[in-house]
Amino acid sequence: MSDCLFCKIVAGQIPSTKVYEDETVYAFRDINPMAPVHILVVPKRHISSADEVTAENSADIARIFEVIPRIAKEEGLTNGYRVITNCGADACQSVKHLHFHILGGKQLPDNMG
Ligand code: DGP
Repeated sequence: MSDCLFCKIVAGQIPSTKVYEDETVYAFRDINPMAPVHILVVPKRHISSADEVTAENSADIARIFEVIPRIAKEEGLTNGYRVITNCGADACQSVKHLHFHILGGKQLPDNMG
């Protein structure tokens, strides 16, 4: 999508600090880190949110969940980490391109709000 921020990051039109890339997945550091490690993992093709995952595109999401533990290992998150996706207005999703936050490197709060 031409007006999507994360599509532009995937395309290299907006700079990002890349952590991982393959044919279908791109991962980069969050611009506003909420933990010592805060990485966003996205499908390269535009999917608006978790609400738009279908049988047609779910292989890209499965691939993301293969990649996440590899990133966590490379980032040294041996004591655990959190994976979050915000979906829609009530969850305060601010970028309408499906993304999974990897948060770690400290003890995270157990209150999810
Ligand atoms: P969410 O609230 O779940 O939609 O999270 C969106 C995240 O995207 C938020 O943690 C900040 C991050 N973000 C927004 N704009 C940029 C950007 O231009 N570059 C990077 N690296 N991250 C961004």
